[in-house]
Amino acid sequence: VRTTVLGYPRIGARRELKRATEDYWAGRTDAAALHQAAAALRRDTWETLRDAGVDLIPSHTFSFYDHVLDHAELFGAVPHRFAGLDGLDRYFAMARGTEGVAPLEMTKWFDTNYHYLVPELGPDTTFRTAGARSRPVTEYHEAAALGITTRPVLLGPLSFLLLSKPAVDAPKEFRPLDLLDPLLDAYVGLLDGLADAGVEWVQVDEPVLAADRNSAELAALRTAYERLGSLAHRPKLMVATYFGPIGPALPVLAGTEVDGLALDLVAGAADFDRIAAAGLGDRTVVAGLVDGRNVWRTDLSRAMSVAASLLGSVGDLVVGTSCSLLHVPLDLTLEPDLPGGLRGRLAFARQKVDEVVLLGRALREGHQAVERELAAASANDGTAADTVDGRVRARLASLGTGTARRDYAERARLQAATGALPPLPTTTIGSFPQTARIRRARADLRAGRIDQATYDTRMRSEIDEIVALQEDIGLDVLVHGEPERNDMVQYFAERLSGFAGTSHGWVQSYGTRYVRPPILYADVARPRPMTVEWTTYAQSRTGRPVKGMLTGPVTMLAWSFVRDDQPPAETARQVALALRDEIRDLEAAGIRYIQVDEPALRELLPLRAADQPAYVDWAVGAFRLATSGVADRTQIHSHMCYSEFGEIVDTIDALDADVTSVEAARSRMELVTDLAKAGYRRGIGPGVYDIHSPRVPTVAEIEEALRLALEAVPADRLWVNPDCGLKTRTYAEVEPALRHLVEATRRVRATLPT
Ligand code: THG
Ligand code: ZN
Repeated sequence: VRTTVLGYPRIGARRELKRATEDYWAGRTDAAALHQAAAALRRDTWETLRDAGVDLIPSHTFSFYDHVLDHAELFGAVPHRFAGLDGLDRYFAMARGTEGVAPLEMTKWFDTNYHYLVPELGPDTTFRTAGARSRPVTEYHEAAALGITTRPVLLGPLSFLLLSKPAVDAPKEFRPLDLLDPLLDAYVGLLDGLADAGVEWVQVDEPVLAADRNSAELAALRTAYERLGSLAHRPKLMVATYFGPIGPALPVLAGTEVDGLALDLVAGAADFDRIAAAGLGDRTVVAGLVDGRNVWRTDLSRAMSVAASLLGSVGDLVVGTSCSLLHVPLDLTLEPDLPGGLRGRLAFARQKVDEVVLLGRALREGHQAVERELAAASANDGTAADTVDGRVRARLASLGTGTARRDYAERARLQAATGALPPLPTTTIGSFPQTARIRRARADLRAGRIDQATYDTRMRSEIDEIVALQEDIGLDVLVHGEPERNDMVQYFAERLSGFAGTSHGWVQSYGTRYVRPPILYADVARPRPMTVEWTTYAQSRTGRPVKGMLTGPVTMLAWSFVRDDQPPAETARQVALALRDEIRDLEAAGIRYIQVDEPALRELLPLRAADQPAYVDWAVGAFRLATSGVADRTQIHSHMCYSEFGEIVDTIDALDADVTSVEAARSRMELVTDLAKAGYRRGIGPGVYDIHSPRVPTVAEIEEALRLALEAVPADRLWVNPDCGLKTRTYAEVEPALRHLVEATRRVRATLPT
């Protein structure tokens, strides 16, 4: 029994990759310095894994920005608009765009908080690889030069195609999967080059198998691996799947000549029962028993018995992680202050490596040989006692599911009568630019250079300016601008009991943007109001209504590491109860518009359709628990940030918010039509311009967007807002854009029938 991991964090313990990349972008360093930093990170990872005692070490898991983009490059799938560029310049242009050239679209990596860049393919895409000079080969040599034999990791052909999208100029009937044969030609060339280099194993990742796949896709899977499996000159193929059970794809893969399979036996535990029947007696199987998606220690004796029970049905057993460790923080030992009972329950990437190695030894040498280590591991098990808050549990039990508000139409009438807003009310999503001055105040507070009172004074003066600016621009429903918030989840996690924060627990979200997900480890309660002071302060500075801003229960869970000792539905209800109290307090303080954001609602949607209804049920239930405690005339808003709404229109409706703002600018308001067609009858604020781009929209184009929206939505339900929060933009962009938004609204209002 040997050991492996499917991948490792690539950003460095001190975010070295972020620093090196951003220095390069800013022109402070050159390409050689960036390459040097990257090589140091790769070396550090390989040596760490070797020194920890991992038997089979992956390579080609590093990326300057995103590994899907790397594969588009590797196969030469570069859209025409980047033709004039090459090297790192072209690579980063595809990732981030340049003056006048749009980047590749970015989207969610399955149900994680990682984002990948979507390759664009068309009938004229020609694939190739640089063979012996390609990165999987050169990184293999790089590790070999350090005396470390590695297993290069590739994204598999099926996943590459299914994660791609048709180029804008592709014919309507074109599907990326049409390109399977030419893409396989490129894999054949690459495998040939890897075999020449002396590579024994390659890992070919096919995470798309964790989602529902139709028969054409399963046939493509068979075609792909029958062809690659039958090559005379190739390394051994280890097909890796993760994020869920692969069900019907397992016998398909078993029917080809692939030499090994890596299975996620955490999220995909349901595959366990299929393994014996799959006929894997002559194959290598990596049993992914150490969870790569969460921060909890592995129950090693349970994992050992699962692994032991596989010994008879597979040829060669390897124990490993369920997926790449990319999605967890690097090293628990970097954390100076975690709550006492919690530390002993945690394992970050480095600690998960030790778990894998220990499992391997226990299986090889027997339980007794590692008795001491196992005892040490379980002695550290935090007690569950300090995770229970009886008061919260009792309140939830007595609340039951009583979360109905009065009929929407009646509420809407009341709100219109008391609100006195003009038609097409203008507002923003909540955050205003996080300026250098704001970040400096936060850094000063953290470093002890200023005290809390000074910090609060500075934040109030930020709010003064943000409120004054909105009044001057002429917006109708104002916000306080959230200068006091670092991150929309972290801010609340720091104010709720039951969450712990980390100091260095960075996880890549996209490119050089990282997040530090809080750890939700105990029952959640709200010791005191979290936002009331800031919101009421802003309200005290203006006669116009100020909207309160909260993060919803589903997003709080999605962007945290969540306890796994109770169902997420239960945990979500606890967060919802805390928010319910906050919303009531805001209402009692006179705040009449309260927004509860759920940008991650779609992200947690299970990959398989069969699992989705149960999720929607608890997600909707939690949102309604949070928002249903208010009077009819208090208006609940929500916001969601991605563009594939078609599949969750019913869910948006079920949330029962009075007004929902959504991203729509890039899809030219198509979404508004979708929503209207699906029978959505509540207030809607389709984003009228794209805040993800630095471009300032013209009055005419916003006017046009509004007229398009009015074709599908009556004027008394249409709100006017940008398509997301403004925190990543500058005032130089935001101020003119919002002035244009207000002017466009005035022009459209003037044409409305009275
Ligand atoms: N918060 C959290 N998760 C998210 C988002 C968020 N996931 C989806 C989306 N938004 C991802 N977007 C971003 C945007 C910006 C940053 C991170 C994720 C970002 N990070 C800072 C950085 O890397 O320099 C660090 C911020 C900090 O100091 O906490 O700018 O909004 N949880
Ligand atoms: Zn958004």
